[in-house]
Amino acid sequence: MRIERERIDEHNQSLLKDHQRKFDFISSEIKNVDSIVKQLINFQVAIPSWALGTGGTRFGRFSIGGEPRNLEEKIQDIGLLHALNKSSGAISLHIPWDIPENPSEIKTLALQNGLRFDAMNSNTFQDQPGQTLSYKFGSMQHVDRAVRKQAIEHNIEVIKYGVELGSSSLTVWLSDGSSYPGQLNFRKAFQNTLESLREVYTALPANWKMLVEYKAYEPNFYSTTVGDWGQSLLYANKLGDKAYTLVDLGHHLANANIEQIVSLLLMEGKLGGFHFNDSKYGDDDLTVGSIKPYQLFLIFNELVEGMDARGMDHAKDLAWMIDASHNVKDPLEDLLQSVEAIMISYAQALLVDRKSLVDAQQGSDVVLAQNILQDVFRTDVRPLVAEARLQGGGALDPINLYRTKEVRDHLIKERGSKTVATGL
Ligand code: PSV
Ligand code: MN
Repeated sequence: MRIERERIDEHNQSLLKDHQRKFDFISSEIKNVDSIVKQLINFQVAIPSWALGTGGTRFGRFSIGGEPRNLEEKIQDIGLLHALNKSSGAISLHIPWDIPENPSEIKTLALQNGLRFDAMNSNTFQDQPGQTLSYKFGSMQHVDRAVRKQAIEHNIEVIKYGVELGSSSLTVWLSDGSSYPGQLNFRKAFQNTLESLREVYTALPANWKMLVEYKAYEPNFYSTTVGDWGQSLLYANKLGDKAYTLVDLGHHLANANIEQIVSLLLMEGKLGGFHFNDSKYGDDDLTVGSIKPYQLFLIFNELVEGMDARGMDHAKDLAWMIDASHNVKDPLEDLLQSVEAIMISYAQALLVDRKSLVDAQQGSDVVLAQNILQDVFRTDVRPLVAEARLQGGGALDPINLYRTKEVRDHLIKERGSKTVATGL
C-alpha cells in the first residue's frame, strides 16, 4: 500500500492554518530557524527490518495482522513511513532473517521508496535450521575454534550482502557470555572474541565501519563478553580505525549516565552508531521517548555538542537506528511515534544556547546551566519538526493520516490477518 502525494497534500492543506500559527509563534523566538529546519530535514533514522511486525515476549506474541511477509513488503512498509514523515529514509537488515534473494531488485525497490541501506546486522545469537554447530555456549568467544570459524564466516557473508546493497557498515551484537560463575574464563572469552572480530574486520571493505554493540545482560545473566561501553571500546581500539562502539539505549544497567558515555565516546572518536528505544527496567525496547524523554534530550544535547566539537556531520557520520519492539501497538504507528520523539529531542538539542551554557559552566553557575537546558526541554518544538516534514514533502500529522487512510486495514486485506514478520 502506498499513500499518494495528493493525499498528503490534501491532509496538509486541512491542517495548514493551525500549523502556520504555531510555527510563526516559535519562529519569532528563534534566530536561525531556517537552518534548524534544514538540519531536521536532513536527519534520517534507519528502521530495522525486524521491527515491522509485532514483537514477542517470552510469554507470547500477538500478531496485529497485515505484517510484512517478505523483505519486499518490509521495504514497502518503511517506504510508507518515509512518505509520511520524510525522516525514515534508511533500512537496516538482519541476516539471515532478511536475506536479499535478488540484491539488485531489492536495491531498486529500496531506491523507489527513497531508502538507502544502513548498517547490516549479523546473527550468531540463534541457531538457524540446518546449522552445523550450535551457539548455545557462545559464538565468537566459543572454546571450540570450529564454532568461532562458523560465526566469522557468517559475518563475512553478511558483509557480502551489504556490499551488493550499497551498505557501508556491519553491526556486530554478540549475546556471548555466561549464565553461571565458573562457566567461562573471562580473559580467554575476550581474547577469542577479539581474534574472531579481527578476522571479520580484515574482511571489511576499505570504506566500511564495524560497529561493536554492547549489552549488559540477556540472554546471558552472569557475564556478557561485550558487556559495556568500556569493553566495546577496548575491542574497537584494538581492532583499528574502522571499528567503533555502538550504543543501544536499552543495554545499560539501571540509571547509567548514557549522556556521559556518549560524550566520552565522541571525544575518543569512537562512537559509530546508535540504537534508539526506551525502557523502565531493562532492555524493554519501548517507544523512544515514552518513559524518559528528558534523558533522551540530554543524550541529544551531548551528541550535538560532541559532534560539533569534532566537526562531524549530524546526518551522515553516525548510524542512527530505532531498535524497539512493539508488543501492544501497531508497529508502524509505534515507529512513527519513535521517529517523532527523536526529531523533537534533536530539535531541542539544536536550540541549546551553547555560548551561554559554556559561560555558565566556566562560571560554575549550576543554576543557570540547568535552566539553559530545561528552558529548551520545556519548549514545544513540535511545530519545527512538523515544518521540516512539510518542507520535506511529508505529512503534518503522520499518525492522523495513517489512521484516516486506514492503512492497517488495507494491509490486512492485502496480506492477511495471520501473517508474522521475521524477527524476534
Ligand atoms: C539485542 O538486544 C539487539 O539490541 C541487537 O541490536 C540485535 O541485533 C537486535 O537487538 C535485534 O534482536
Ligand atoms: Mn540494538
